[in-house]
Amino acid sequence: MTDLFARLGLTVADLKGGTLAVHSPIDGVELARVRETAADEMPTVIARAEKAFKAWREVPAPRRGELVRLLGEELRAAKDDLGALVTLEAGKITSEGLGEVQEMIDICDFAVGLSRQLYGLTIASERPGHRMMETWHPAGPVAIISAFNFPVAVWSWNAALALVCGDPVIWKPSEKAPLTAMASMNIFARAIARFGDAPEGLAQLVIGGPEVGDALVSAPQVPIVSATGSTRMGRIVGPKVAARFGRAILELGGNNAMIVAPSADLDMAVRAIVFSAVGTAGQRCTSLRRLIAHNSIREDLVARLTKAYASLPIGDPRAATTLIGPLIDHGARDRMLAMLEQARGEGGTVHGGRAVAKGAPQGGAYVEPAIVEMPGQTAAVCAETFAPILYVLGYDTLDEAIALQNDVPQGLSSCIFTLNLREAETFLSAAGSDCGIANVNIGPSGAEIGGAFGGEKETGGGRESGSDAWRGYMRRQTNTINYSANLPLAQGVKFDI
Ligand code: UN1
Repeated sequence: MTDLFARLGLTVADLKGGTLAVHSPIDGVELARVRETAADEMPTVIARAEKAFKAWREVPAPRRGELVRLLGEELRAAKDDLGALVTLEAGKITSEGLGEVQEMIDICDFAVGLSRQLYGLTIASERPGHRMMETWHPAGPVAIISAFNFPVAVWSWNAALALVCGDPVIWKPSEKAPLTAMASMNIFARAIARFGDAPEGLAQLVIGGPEVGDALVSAPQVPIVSATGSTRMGRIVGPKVAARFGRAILELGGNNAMIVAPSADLDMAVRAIVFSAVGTAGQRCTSLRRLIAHNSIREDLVARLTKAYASLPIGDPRAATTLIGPLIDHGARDRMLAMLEQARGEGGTVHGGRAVAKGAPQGGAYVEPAIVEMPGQTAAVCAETFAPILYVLGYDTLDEAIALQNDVPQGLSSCIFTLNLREAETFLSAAGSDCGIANVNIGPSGAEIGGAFGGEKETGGGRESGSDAWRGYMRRQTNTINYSANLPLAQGVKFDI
């Protein structure tokens, strides 16, 4: 462990110098006590970002891309170590820890290409001898507030885009995962050293609780706040950013469903369900939480799932065979068990869902994933519980299934398993899924970085990562250029003096 920390540039002073205790979810052991940023340091941090912005916005975008290319190279070199630290600090199984770092590498590659694009439109002008166009300019410092469950990838989605767009970043990671953030900053520092002339303060890290977050959320000098976490957090952040006319990119709760139609390839569906419901121990924003199965296949599907669930290896996420690691902490386990009680009270039949006492490391919060057959979409089903609980509902008509899928407050990810083209296209149509992500014959989780990521309703409406999400990190300027010798006014207005 000490070697791992050292390879990631974490010094004894980093690990022992502070007040914030960091525990591994694997066994509850204290990994470090890290220094927290004091609220009164925040003005200096923000001023540094403003100064960095003034320099960075004038660096040509392809040159900014070069820094992100180097970051991608450094991440490739550090992939195994950073992945292992994700496992240690967030409890993800090894393959998912590595996958998270791969997601960082992928977004760097994407952003490098983007750095030679960032293009606007030219628009036909109604006036002779005039040209209209739009230019995308850097917007200013971007605050990134991230959650424990993707402790490094979400930073990179935002940072890689922001940096090529000309914006410095200030990152407040989850208090449960500061070490992976510190290690990522060390990896970034290696890229900066190779790059040569980046302004100081281009990427900063602040560690702490709501006070530190609030300083970023309330600062008019930080025009963009990208926040990932609970809907409860978003309800605080969104209005505060709006009150100062800043731009919030919110990625909040999900309550993702899969509709399984009678024609579905059930073998494929079962694999997709198990990965998306129990992967990351049900702690992805995109985790599958609701299974809406056609009544003609529902019993068969539940039988297959309970059988598959019975043999899932739960335990130390570092072991090669483990598929389900720990929940982030004991509080998460308590919330899961309480929600299962509530679901029972609402008429649910629970399979699994017990705390794991034997075979897993002591001190961690290990649980059996649960399948809960529900009589309807009750309060428990409508809530996002960050744990491996899969509610099963039945349906008879596709309209009914789509109505159930949409009838929750959240709108992140969704999918249908069907071999019927009409059903698939109806699900993707304007009258189909109301989510930001809608898939066919793929589970709701594990999205690639190339698409825009985010969702509607209580998920917050933000879009990050691929497609044209970069526009969220820039300001659009409309330019009209008159190359004629006259001054005609738009709309034919006459104003002769
Ligand atoms: C999250 O859970 O916050 O689609 C992000 C996925 C990942 C990202 C999840 N690419 O599951």
